[in-house]
Amino acid sequence: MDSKSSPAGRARGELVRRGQAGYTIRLRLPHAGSSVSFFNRLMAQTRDTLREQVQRTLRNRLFVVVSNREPYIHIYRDRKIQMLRPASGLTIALDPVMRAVGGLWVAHGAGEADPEVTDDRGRVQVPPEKPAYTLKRVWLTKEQEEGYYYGLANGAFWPLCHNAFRRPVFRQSDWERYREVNGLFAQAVAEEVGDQKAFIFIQDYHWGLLPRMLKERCPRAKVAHFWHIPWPHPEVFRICPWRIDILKGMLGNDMLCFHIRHHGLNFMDTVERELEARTDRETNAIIYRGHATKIRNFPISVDFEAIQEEAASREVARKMKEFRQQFRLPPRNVGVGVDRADYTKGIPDRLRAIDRFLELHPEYIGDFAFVQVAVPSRVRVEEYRKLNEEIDTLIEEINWKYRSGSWKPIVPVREHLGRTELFALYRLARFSLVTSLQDGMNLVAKEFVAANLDEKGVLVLSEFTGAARELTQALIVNPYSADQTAEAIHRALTMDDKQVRARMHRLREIVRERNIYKWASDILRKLRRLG
Ligand code: ADQ
Repeated sequence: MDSKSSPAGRARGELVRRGQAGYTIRLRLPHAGSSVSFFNRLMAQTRDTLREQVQRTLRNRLFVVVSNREPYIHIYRDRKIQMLRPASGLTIALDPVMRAVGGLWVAHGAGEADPEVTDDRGRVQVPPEKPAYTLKRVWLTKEQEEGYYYGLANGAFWPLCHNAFRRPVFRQSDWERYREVNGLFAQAVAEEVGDQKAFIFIQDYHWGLLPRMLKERCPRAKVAHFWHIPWPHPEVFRICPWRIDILKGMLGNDMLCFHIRHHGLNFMDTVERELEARTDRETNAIIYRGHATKIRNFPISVDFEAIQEEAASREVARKMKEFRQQFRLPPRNVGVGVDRADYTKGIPDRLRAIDRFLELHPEYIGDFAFVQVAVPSRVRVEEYRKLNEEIDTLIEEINWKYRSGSWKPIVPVREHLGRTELFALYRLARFSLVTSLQDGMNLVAKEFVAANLDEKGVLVLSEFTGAARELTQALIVNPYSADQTAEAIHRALTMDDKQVRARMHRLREIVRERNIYKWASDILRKLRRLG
């Protein structure tokens, strides 16, 4: 393997004397700074090291994950049962961890064929091709789903925590459904855990009341909760009519986790303002009625090695060729955006930035394409329906403004894509635009980096994503400014290849090292310390 075919290049070992400690090996690699990065690679967490660690950490404890969304969903297609994997950052990130860990995942059974494949307690072994853990489905009525999920979680908490200038809707009936569903899940988990020793790992903002309920029902369980979205400033959170109940519920946790420190600090400030609790800034803990909740940050990530491997496959190469023809892509100036169609992702802002870029740089007209993949989500919420209309209208307007012959600048893809398609697009693109107005982390940014084997891509990244704290070699922009993003697009297209490669190389080292297994392993290590 030469330095071109191997991302690391060829390594040369060198013995270095280290005082009393004896000798250590320092590896010298062709790329600047890569002796450190090669070491990082050797030390990187993998599924196997995580599995070993899990066995040590969990010993005879049951590991339980709770989330709204299930990692596998069964539906009917052509009268046959088919299994799908939903497009959700959270389930995509946690599934490889659960495959390594085993245990139990409790989630809402949302697929019409879900009941067909489960036992009488709602359980099924997954993934079907190689069962590794148990998925327990909880059944909800339409009213419960409407109130708890669409109403309170996505109509109230999502806009409240993202602070993206959408007014949260607080309906009493939604709150009642939320309480009811949190209770149902507490019961479902308790049914399996009882008074066994267990680690229960709750996911997200659908479960503000669940931690306390679980602590009461499962006395020997340690409870941790990952809040995957931002936590806002206390002044913002203050408008929530049920803020006290939510905070008390969340302080049932032994550990409460965010992606970045800033969100944890906001949470501590909120508790200080709203409750008579003691916050300890030294140890980052909150003591409420004698119980301590540790506040920690763990930036979530992706399965770097798996993405890299799949992105290098023949199927992906074939798909790249196919897309080039199908979308009539130019040889070089191709951009990509991949999102759930959500107003926090800044899709209209991004489209306006492309408009501005073409206004400022008309020389690219006819020799540029931006593929925007925006899969509709939460369409039962009014705001999301409006957003889909806005996206379609903007694309139509911009394409109309610049079209010449059969050429148009924006290629819309409004459907869920498989991994082969996604990775083909990531690899085709000279640049990727991640322009969230606010985002807990944003996994698309990290996927783009992991799939970028050739190190020929530039990541343009919003400063309001959690990812921007780690991926500092991206071109960081304020997505509210169309001019700033337009300028970054221009820079991405004109940057010399050496610099593109150096930046992407560094980004790849970061995501490789801070991968999803490291995320899980760091959390497990902290859980273990809870006793
Ligand atoms: P999301 O906002 O859902 O989750 P995000 O981090 O943006 O998550 O990831 C979205 C995932 O869905 C990515 O894996 C992406 O590849 C996939 N996806 C998007 N569109 C797709 C399409 N059209 N077809 C196929 N797959 C698609 C929340 C928070 C984030 C946080 C995650 C994880 O809002 O800030 O990063 O949880 O904690």
